[in-house]
Amino acid sequence: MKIAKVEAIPFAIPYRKPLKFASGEVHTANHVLVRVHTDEGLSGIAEAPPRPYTYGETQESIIAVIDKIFAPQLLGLSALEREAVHERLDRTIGNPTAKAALDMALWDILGHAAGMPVCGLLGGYGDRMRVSHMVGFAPADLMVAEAQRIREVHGITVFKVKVGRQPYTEDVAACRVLREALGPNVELYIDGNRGWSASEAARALREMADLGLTFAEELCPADDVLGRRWLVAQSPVPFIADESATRPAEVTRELLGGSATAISIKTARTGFTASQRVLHQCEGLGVEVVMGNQIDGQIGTLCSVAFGAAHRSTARRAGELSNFLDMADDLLTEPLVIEDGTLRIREGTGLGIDIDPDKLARYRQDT
Ligand code: MUC
Ligand code: MG
Repeated sequence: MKIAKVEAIPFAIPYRKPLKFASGEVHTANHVLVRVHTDEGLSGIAEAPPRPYTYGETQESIIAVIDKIFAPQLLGLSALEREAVHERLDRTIGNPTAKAALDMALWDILGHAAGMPVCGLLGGYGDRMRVSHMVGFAPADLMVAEAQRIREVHGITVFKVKVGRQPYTEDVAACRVLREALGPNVELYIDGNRGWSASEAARALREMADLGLTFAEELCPADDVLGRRWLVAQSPVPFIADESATRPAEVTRELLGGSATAISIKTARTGFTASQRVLHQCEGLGVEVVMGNQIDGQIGTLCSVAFGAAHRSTARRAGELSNFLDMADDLLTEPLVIEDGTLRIREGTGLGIDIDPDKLARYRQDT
């Protein structure tokens, strides 16, 4: 089952509603479809969503690193030799999203070869996850209207509120209005994408002490080393590291250094292999995890839910699986549906990804 061909296909799908947050905004999903083919006719699929403002990767850089550096090193290896694959990929520092997509496409092949769903191969804990929805920057009344619509249409009752603007007049005020409008039974947590300073974050957390937040994520830069430790030590809720903990070594540093007390796992950047390493690290240390979202399309979301549903500690709480709802279209033959606040994995072998050829033809940018 040798790797015979690797494709990195750029595609672009507009957002109906752009997502805005402290470190950037997304208007079009300029993603890369990654397909790995074996000499026996099996193929695996995944999606790489570049986040230039977070990791420095772009659609062009992902295609270049796959075509010029990664694919030539993987051709001829067996799709089963995942340790050897990672040994080769890890010679190159960085490029997490390109590596993750290759890893997940190989797991997809593994699932097809074994006649098993990837979720079953990973751990098989369940077949679904509760969904958490991200509410991006907007005037407070529009943030409320969005959360109410999402709750009404999709049954979602867990919301991650983007903060990182003016802390007290905009962010704290928006969180307060959301809590008042949505009531006590909705779960709220916040993500600052590094937008506040440690002292602003400490004051904002104090001002929101009565709002019953469950988590705070990446409120200030992790490079503000002592300031962040000072903040995390006084945070009344677990403090999630997201973009500051993008691989196992960074997770170790953030947790042992006291700069984080929970971890966001994003399959878009750690695939399945390194996500399992991060997960097991967190389980060993007794640290909570959240399945995060790198603003994935439906293919990436299927990857996240396969991983999240597969393990007890990721399935325990709602995963961030709804960003695709803001996209105008996608590539799957059967679109994903979130019902009663829940998303299920796809039946069938591998990841159950079935690409609509007409949609791919319409949105791909290399033809
Ligand atoms: C998040 O959790 O921060 C925004 C940037 C990114 O890389 O992911 C999103 C969501
Ligand atoms: Mg985040």
